[in-house]
Amino acid sequence: DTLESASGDGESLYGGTVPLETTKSGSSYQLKDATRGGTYTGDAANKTDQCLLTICLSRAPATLFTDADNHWATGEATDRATAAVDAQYGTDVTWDYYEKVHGRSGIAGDGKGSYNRVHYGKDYNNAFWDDTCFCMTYGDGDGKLLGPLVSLDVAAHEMSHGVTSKTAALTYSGESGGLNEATSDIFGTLVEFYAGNAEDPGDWLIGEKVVRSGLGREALRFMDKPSRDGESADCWSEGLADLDVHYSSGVGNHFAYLLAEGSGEKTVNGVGHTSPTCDGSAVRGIGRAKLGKIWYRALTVYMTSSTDYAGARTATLNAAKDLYGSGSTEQKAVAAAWSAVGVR
Ligand code: ASN
Ligand code: ZN
Ligand code: CA
Repeated sequence: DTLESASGDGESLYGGTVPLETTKSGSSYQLKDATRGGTYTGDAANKTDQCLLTICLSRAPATLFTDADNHWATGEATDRATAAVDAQYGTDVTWDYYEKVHGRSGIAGDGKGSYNRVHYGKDYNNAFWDDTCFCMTYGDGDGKLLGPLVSLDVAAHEMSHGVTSKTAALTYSGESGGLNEATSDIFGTLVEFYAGNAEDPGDWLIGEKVVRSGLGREALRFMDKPSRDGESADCWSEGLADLDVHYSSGVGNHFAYLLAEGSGEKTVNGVGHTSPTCDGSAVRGIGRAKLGKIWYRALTVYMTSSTDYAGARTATLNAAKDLYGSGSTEQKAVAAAWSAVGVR
């Protein structure tokens, strides 16, 4: 069969009707985007990977989704293609964000796409990036705590783990692990704002579309005040490195929020935020675009596998100096935001 790129659309679970660039193969269409490095989405068929660390005896499949008329899914969770539409759309928008905003073509910067696996396991309450398959994987959730983990911010979070792996390669434990997680939450959020999807507008919450009533809170994580999740750290302290990386990320997430939006009360896209500083200082925000520029340059030029929070302060100060000049308002704001979360 000859393969050619085709423009279709899909009914997603969280983002309404979304555009999809697909591949026409004979008389049907594949959920594979040649304009974004061949990024595709497959069905994991409710199976799981059977692995010990990086050695896998078996892997869940990634059976490519196909459609007869290039108008994908019903938007109902019961249609297996619906979560696939969300995942493909999420990684499309993330691809575009890295390309248009940072000049990066794909996860490795080589123009090559990756793939998504949806319907991983049964009642699986997680999503993850895996360096060994170089792919993103999403559970359906148990329906009580979480629903399908295919929202924009989660897809962008997972794909950004791939970018981190190919750049700073922050070790996934201790403070560097917290920075690795914060990097994924920061870009997950900046992608959500970038997408401008009316049904899933940008906010500083992670997983707000995914949570269900049994979880008892409105999101998985909260960047304005990370301790709103009951576990994450708002402020740096001795011993931070002993926390799970999804909680020590709080310090980086709090920094990012303060740098972009500033301290105090603020409503963004109709969502109210309160961000107290750790030292009582007032921080003036420089906006989300500059946060993205500074963090991306710090990640790709200055951070290394062993960077800790003190090192992240230095890396972002260097990035701000490169981008905006020594002693610039932006560089001073970076210093003020780190000091405000206890990284001096
Ligand atoms: N959802 C988690 C994450 O991407 C999976 C994990 O614990 N690595 O961080
Ligand atoms: Zn993560
Ligand atoms: Ca969000």
